[in-house]
Amino acid sequence: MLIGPRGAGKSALAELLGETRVRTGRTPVMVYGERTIEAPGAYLECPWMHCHLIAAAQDALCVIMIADAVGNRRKRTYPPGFAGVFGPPVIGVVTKCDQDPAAVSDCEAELLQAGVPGPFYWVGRGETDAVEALRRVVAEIEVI
Ligand SMILES: Nc1nc2c(ncn2[C@@H]2O[C@H](COP(=O)(O)OP(=O)(O)OP(=O)(O)O)[C@@H](O)[C@H]2O)c(=O)[nH]1
Ligand SMILES: [Mg+2]
Repeated sequence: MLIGPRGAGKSALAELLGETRVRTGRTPVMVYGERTIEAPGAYLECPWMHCHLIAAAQDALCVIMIADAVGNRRKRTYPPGFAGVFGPPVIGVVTKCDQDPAAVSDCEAELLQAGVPGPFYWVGRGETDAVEALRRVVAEIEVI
């Protein structure tokens, strides 16, 4: 399951992780694909919607919490300790590292504060090694 603020790159990352049924454009509802579940950013922004994220995560093998290097300068997304609400293992990803590399450390700080264990995966156009490493980690969880 992929969660993150609006426009953070959830659908783009789902595609990189092998999702075949990617919806382009804004995703206003929970999207159950073949390999991924994409949660709308609005569910994160409204505390009273968090219960839906927690429930949907029960169908997932892992939860990928995305911090957006570009959006992070405007607004933080995750309440402190938020990763602790999920049953499945949580993986931290920073997207759009290509666009604002200087913001990556702030994103990592946010993920750490949210209780996401490292290492974090930096993705962005051209960051193929990180995507490959992330694919491997997800595949390892799948076989457990
Ligand atoms: N440069 C760059 N652009 C990215 C990256 N990830 C996503 N984008 C772009 O950011 C925009 C939003 O990406 P989406 O994957 O649709 O984001 P989303 O989180 O699914 O958006 P919503 O479903 O609307 O919340 C698109 O134009 C993507 O091409 C990235 O790592 N680097
Ligand atoms: Mg989307």
